[in-house]
Formats: sequence, structure tokens, C-alpha cells
Amino acid sequence: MKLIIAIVQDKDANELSNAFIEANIRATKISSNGGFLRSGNTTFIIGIADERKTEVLSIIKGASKSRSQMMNPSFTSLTALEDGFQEPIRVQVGGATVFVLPIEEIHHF
Ligand code: 2BA
Repeated sequence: MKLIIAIVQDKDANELSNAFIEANIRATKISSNGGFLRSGNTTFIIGIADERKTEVLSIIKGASKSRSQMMNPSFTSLTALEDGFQEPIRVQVGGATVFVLPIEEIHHF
């Protein structure tokens, strides 16, 4: 079995949840925050049989769009704060960041 951890943008989370339900894929949804932008994103945890890994990845890929977002650099560095106002910069976010790990054991008690 595999543990798939997928970080997606909040805007894509509902479509992805629905796609998982439709495909009978069990997933846990966690509200999370990006360390860089410090804005909300959504993390899905999915435990899945090895042979369905590709299917899950393709569902995630299909639901996750890449978008650009403006950010204020002064939120990310003290030096920038000391230097005063800096122009907002455009950051490309997503589609999805996905980690695939082996599962040693799975129990439902
Ligand atoms: P954030 O950390 O808020 O990052 C949002 C976007 O900002 C990233 O999009 C990337 O384009 C940019 N970015 C991140 N760190 C940067 C840096 N040090 N310098 C310049 N630009 C930077 P994505 O790469 O699509 O990542 C989207 C979200 O996925 C991230 O939100 C974070 O929550 C998660 N993520 C991405 N890579 C990760 C990793 N290696 N480990 C854990 N979480 C990760």
C-alpha cells in the first residue's frame, strides 16, 4: 500500500474531494498553510493499494490548476522589513505537490 500526501490550493479542494468520492477512494482532508505564502491550502492524505496509485495521481493532476498569486516580499524577510516597502512579486503556485510513501501496516480499530 501507499500513503499519498497531496497539497493543493483551496480552490481545487472541493473538486478533488468529489472526484475521490466518485472513484471510491478514501481520503482525509486537512486545512493547512503554505510556509512561504502563509496562506491557506488543503492537504489530502490517501491510503491506497499499490495498483491504484497511478489512478490517484491522475485524479489529483486533473483537479489541480496552476495559478499565479501576488505576494508582498516584506512578509518573508526581516531585511526587507528594514529596507522599507518593496514591490509585490508574482509567485506561481501549484498545481499540486504530491508525496508518495510506502505504508508498512494499516489498521482500522
Ligand atoms: P507555499 O510554501 O506557500 O509556497 C507557495 C509557492 O511559492 C510555491 O508553489 C512556490 O512557487 C513558491 N515558493 C515556495 N517557497 C519559495 C522560496 N523559498 N522561494 C521562492 N518561491 C517559493 P508550489 O511549489 O506549488 O507549492 C505549493 C505549496 O505546496 C506550498 O505553499 C507548500 O505548502 C507546499 N509545498 C511545496 N513544496 C513542498 C515541500 N518540498 N515540502 C512540503 N510542502 C511543500
